[in-house]
Amino acid sequence: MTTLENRGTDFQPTVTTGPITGSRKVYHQTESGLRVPARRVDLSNGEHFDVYDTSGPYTDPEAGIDVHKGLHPLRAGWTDGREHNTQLGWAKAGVITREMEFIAARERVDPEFVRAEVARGRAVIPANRRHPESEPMIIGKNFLVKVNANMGNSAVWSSVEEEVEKMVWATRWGADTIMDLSTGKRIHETREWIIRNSPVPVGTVPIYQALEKVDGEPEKLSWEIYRDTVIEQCEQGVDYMTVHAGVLLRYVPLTANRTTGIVSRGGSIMAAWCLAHHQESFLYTHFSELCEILRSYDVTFSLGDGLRPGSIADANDRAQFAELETLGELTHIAREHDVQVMIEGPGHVPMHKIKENVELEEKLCGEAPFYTLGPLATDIAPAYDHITSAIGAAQIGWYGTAMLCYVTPKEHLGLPNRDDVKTGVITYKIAAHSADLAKGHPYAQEWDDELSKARFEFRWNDQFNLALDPDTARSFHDETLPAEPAKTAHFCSMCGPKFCSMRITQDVRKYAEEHGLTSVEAIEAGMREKAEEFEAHGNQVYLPVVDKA
Ligand code: IRN
Ligand code: FE2
Repeated sequence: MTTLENRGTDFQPTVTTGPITGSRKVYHQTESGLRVPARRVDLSNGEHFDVYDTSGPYTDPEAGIDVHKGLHPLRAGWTDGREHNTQLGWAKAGVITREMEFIAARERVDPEFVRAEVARGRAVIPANRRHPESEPMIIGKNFLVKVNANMGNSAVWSSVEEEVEKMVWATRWGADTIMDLSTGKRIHETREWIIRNSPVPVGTVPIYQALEKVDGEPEKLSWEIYRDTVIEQCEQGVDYMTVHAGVLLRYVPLTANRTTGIVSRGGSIMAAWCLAHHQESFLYTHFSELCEILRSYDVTFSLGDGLRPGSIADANDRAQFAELETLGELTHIAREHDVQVMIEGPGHVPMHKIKENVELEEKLCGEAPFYTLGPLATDIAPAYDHITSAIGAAQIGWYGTAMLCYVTPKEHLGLPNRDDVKTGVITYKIAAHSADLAKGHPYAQEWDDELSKARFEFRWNDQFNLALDPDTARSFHDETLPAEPAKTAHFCSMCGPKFCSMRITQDVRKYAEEHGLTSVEAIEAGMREKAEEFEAHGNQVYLPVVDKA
């Protein structure tokens, strides 16, 4: 299938391996013997807690990672006899695939539920048959909210080695999928290294590579060049592809009076092509042919939002929603071909305009999973756009968006480095998990409860180890109280020993127990004592000012 030559032999990536601090890799065995990974935190009280794990074999010390060989092809053989159908096709036929069984165990739901959600197009399983190294995962509003991390080189910067490590690093911290958005040199080799080593589905935007093939001049693009690029990427194992097929010729003028015009790279390429040829987009006119190509590999469409708003001023405008209508039309065509579809969404949207996006997407696109970039809830904080966008992302996730495309602190400013990737992923895990909680996901709160208990009982190490980012939590604590006894102390340096509210609460409970009272009675009794003291001192709130003159 793939040889090292395909990847280029002169690259020497080194990647981060080993367990996350305070956790270890475990596998849950399904009925038919599939091994589903989890991150297990062993707690100091003898209990343990398992967390959804995206990190793949890299956090398993037994796995024997060799990036030159690529990951073990976990799903090799799973597809035997299934070559000519897709997850959607099987789901419609009533078949529960092994991918669905794996996902059911991972999400702790019934396999039949997974099948039913895929069959009605409300969830997708991006799993190209040619990417057998990936662990099956699902994107849909009735499952855990997922996070995608973008990476990839540009003409200006970044190397293959760095991109491979960013992929491993992003999945270590919780990225459910990654997208290789490379536009610079050696796009094919970069992607090959990433896919062969990626434990999560990999997405791309094929128009970027097609544009490289015509020296960066959009008008020179053609359906044939694009089609060949798509086939090349399908062959390599790309699991889902962004296709900006909703940017129609007649929609381009709708962006003329916008504050920020067209901000989507793919969208602007297609708009330029349409204008140069004064023809309808070849992505739109050849859409059925494209469906047939994607179907034969079971690659999932991510229908691009080429006309998404790039500023608060442009949110929810006619151009954006006109494109969404076309994406709805294309969703139905793809489904007739048994091709899985998700829909990309904005962008920049103020909080009060977010809900409408989800409602309209669900209505127009038959509840196809929504996959949004943030949205940024305000434009005023470059360098903090992971935060401006996580505010929108948490909210849109709550309303039903199935996957959140991360934004890093470098958004609008430059290419993210490894640190930015981690910051982006952790920030988005917070947004996604907050949405899971608000949606009432049956297991989401268990994690919060475990951590809260550890916090309240001053089990500091458990608190760190249960955190999304144990290393940073521990290092912040140790900055002021590095000594080992502080790991069981009933206070931290924020309030000190006297003002710790959690310690005081525990004292109240202890007082209550000793005096045979409920804690409410104990507080009342304590308050009464204090009130009497206060009265005895003449009911004075402020002490008399002492005249120093
Ligand atoms: C996600 C939602 N809306 C856009 N995205 C992501 O933006 C998409 O998945 C891909 O990673 C990137 C495409 O950007 P352009 O080409 O639309 O700018
Ligand atoms: Fe932006």
